[in-house]
Amino acid sequence: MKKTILSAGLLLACAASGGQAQVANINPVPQQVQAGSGNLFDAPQAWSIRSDKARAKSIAAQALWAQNTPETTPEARFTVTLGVKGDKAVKAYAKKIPPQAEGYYLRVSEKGAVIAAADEQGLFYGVQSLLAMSQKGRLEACAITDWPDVKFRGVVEGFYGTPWSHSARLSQLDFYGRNKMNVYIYGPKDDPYHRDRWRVPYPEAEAKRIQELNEYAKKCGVNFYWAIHPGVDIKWTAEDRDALLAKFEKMYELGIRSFAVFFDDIWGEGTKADKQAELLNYIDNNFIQKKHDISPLVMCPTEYNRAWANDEKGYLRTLGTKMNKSVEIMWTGNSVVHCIDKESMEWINQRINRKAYIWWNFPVSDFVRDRILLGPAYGNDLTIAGDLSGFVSNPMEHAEASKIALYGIADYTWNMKAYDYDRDWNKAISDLLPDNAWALRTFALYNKDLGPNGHGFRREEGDELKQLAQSVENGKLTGEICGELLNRCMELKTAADVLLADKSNPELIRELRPWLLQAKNVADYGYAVCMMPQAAQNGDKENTQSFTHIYQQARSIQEQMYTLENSDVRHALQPGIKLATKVLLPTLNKIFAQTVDAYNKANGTQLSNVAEYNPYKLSSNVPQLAMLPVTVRSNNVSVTPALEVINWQPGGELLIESDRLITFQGMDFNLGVPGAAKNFTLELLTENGQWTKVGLLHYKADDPVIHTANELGGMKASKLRLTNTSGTEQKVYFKQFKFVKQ
Ligand code: LOG
Repeated sequence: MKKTILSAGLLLACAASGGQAQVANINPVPQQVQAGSGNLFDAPQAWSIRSDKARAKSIAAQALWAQNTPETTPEARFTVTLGVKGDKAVKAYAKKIPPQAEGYYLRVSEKGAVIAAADEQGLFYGVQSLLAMSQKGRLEACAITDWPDVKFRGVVEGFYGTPWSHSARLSQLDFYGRNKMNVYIYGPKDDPYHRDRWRVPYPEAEAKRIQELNEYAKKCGVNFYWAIHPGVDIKWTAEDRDALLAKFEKMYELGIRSFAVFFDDIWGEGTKADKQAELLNYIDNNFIQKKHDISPLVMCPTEYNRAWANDEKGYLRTLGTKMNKSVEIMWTGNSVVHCIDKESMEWINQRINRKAYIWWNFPVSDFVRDRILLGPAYGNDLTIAGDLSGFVSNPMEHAEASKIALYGIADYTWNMKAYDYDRDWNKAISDLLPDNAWALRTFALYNKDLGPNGHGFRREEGDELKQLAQSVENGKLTGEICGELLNRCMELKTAADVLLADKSNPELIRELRPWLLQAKNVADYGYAVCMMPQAAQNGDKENTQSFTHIYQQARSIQEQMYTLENSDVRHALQPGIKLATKVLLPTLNKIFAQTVDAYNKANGTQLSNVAEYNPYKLSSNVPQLAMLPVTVRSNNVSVTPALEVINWQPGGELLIESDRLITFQGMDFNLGVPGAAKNFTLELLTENGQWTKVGLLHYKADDPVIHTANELGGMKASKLRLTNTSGTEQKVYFKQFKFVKQ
């Protein structure tokens, strides 16, 4: 048998070009593969396990037992030999075991498989690779030597919005195990027992669920971290310190053995570096070190990215020098949402005196809830494995859909140099929805970019249409271009319809549903728009495809898109439903406008060429507010909440304009600060063209909600503006902002 050593990248290239090497099914891409060229054979129906007694209960053995096919029976001829360094069962392979923690050696032949690992975690990963290979009923003779580049790899459930459900979390843990991620940090902003009520222990039912998650995580080889977020109202007193420790003790009793403390998105007392360090050291010295069975602490600092770091005040350096070296410090990069590069790793590591633990804010979508992010995980430097201690991703509240990006993060953190995000993305999609992968891929092509957003983080989308879009842009629309766009739209519609009826992953389809329905609108709109140029040339003949009819259809679909965007199809707190906005939709809008203009010119008509229907417009000279979408639910018009601390400069204003006069019925908003009303002025531009002031008040001194005075009811106005008239910068949260019209 001719043996070839292939770099993992090359091997997968072979697989992609028609070969079907089973090794290519493994995620993450293994470090070293030695394969018998093309030596594929049918996977056995059953296999038996051989191992030292000590390994019989390992999570690796359990993972094998849990499989239906192949079934594990003592009689089966195909043997799977399991062992870790020093075990008798794998004595002959001792030299093959990689020295790295979590590393393994896997050899497969027609007789059986051997997995010899550095430790039990590595053994589990070897089993995962074997299972991934045998997925499609075939195996491949090969030898793999594999280990992770990054020590801590995984996910921080750290977003705002609806926390994941229990079943979603179980499914995630299983997914992390299969893809060799070893960390899950529990820290959903909107779990009250994590943040707002951090001192209060969990009620029994919830405590039980956390316990169950922790137990399940162990089976999946995942370390379950429970995070607390005390900074909003912590006092640096012995009482609060003990309250925090008491909460940790409670979690310890539930079985939790890994802890994190978060100080992100706060201001005031809680942000003091020396106090934070003192608290963390206290927990470390009196809890973590005392118990002997707890992982090193992880903390998220207040200045967790470079844009927010005030180097002169030395917050980060204080943590770096004062906080115990064993405490991990999280970092999101150059800004809140940013890809990680070498230079910025050096910058932060120098300051914190240790290797930063990356909190990557992708595919999190809590600041762009009108999107679902199905694109690949790309953009992080491929040479920074040695510069970081951990890398976790903050995902979307849509757990199942997040798996596309998470699959890539698993791959990237395991074997950075070999990471090919596009190849990974295709594998991820096939893994998530094997039966309809083509449909999911087609749909995902239009759900990659985030659109304009306060963090300025964008993703590539629609590159495959760029040339064509450029021609339209240059006014060179041809029948060919229309034909091509029409095809794309029909493909998108087909994909959306097929996915809507998919029964193989109901949770995924539930999450995608608003965007699937909107995709059909986009496709229908594309169809109408692509018919318009030809119809305009034909003139208005007495048939159903006359220009004015198709024009009406296009306008109708524009409105339908808007109606759907503001309908109950949305998930909670979702301001709208947007997709294809980077290239496809703007191109269609351009064709629409160009064609209408040409038609008007030739026929002396005055049809409107405005493609986007939106009656409200928000603008602001407070940069953090400038891009918040305005959303409508029946008579309620609201501005989407912002998540981080808003620094509202004196004179800074928020302006909302309506395209018509509206009659106000009521209004309230919440800036998260009791007594904030006195610092702001609200004015309405009324019928008579005057800016009229409306009184603001709190009903209760300790209630941050701001109400308008009675005079608002019945006022007719087309614009409103809220201005910081206090003369100084105001730090606020932009939690809620709503008015009701008649
Ligand atoms: C929060 C996070 C949120 C993310 C994206 C960190 C450390 N904290 O601006 O909870 O999901 O940004 O909106 C954050 O990233 N604040």
